[in-house]
Amino acid sequence: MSHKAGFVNIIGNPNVGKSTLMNAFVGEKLSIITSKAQTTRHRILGIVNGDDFQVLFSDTPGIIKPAYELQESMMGFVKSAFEDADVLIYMVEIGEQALKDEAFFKKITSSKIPVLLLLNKIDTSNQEQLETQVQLWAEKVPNAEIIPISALEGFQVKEVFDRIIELLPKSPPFYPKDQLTDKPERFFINESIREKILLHYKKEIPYAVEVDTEEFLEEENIIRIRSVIMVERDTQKGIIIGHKGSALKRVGVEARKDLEKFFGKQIHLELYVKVNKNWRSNQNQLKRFGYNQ
Ligand SMILES: Nc1nc2c(ncn2[C@@H]2O[C@H](COP(=O)(O)OP(=O)(O)OP(=O)(O)O)[C@@H](O)[C@H]2O)c(=O)[nH]1
Ligand SMILES: [Mg+2]
Repeated sequence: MSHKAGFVNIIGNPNVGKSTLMNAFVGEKLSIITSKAQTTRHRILGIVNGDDFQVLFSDTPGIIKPAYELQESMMGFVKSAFEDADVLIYMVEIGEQALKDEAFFKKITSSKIPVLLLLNKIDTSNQEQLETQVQLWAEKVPNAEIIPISALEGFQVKEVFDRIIELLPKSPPFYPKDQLTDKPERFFINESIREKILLHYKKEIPYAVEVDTEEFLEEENIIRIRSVIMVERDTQKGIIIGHKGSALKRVGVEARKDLEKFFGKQIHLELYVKVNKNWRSNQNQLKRFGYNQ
């Protein structure tokens, strides 16, 4: 048997480019990307298939000190990514000094499995800075192989992929060879809408939002979707809707365009806003939105 397969889990601080890298590997926009920290809230599987390999990438939330239940659950996803990895990708960005969490950092430096430390965003640095950073990380994480990359520009992404294939164990595939992810269609709808909210609203608003797709009806030429945007307070509801509904409309138009690309079909998207008091701290609500594990 010469087939290789395994889990390659991407972890690191918020906003370093983990989702950008996974999307680059998979060639699809599975994970939403924004310039705000805590864009990713789930562990998202991205599968890359070849004749004799199957790489199961996991994108994970950026590591933070949890302040409420939702964030606890997000860090639970990160923990799980340490447990089943065959190869660990620890992503840092140029200029970064250390992982914010000591315990996670120890797990990386004492890891028994191969660690690829990807120094990302090198398109924003010069040679001197790059060399200093490589040296710094070589001292901090001596068990890692350090590879400078630019996930955004695709620089060295293929080299990293080839190295991953070398490191993967011999194994039959875990999923059917035509499968791209473990998440259902509704998940990607929710995420597209949440991405627009991260892009267009300020401060606390995006962090108080959860999206739930209540209806997904696929007809021959069109997909009809109805999703609810949940916020924690009445004031937030007003802000999401905006003057005469203009802000909500913009979210709908932009998310619909992305979804039409994603599904390759015409989309009818209906959005409404609902207050769900303190859902971020409510175990039952979190379970309902897929944050339990
Ligand atoms: N210049 C530059 N920017 C990048 C690169 N990779 C990612 N970015 C940008 O960095 C920001 C964060 O990217 P994400 O992929 O969302 O980062 P993340 O680590 O998944 O963030 P969280 O999910 O919040 O933890 C976005 O604005 C990206 O466009 C890179 O190689 N170079
Ligand atoms: Mg992300």
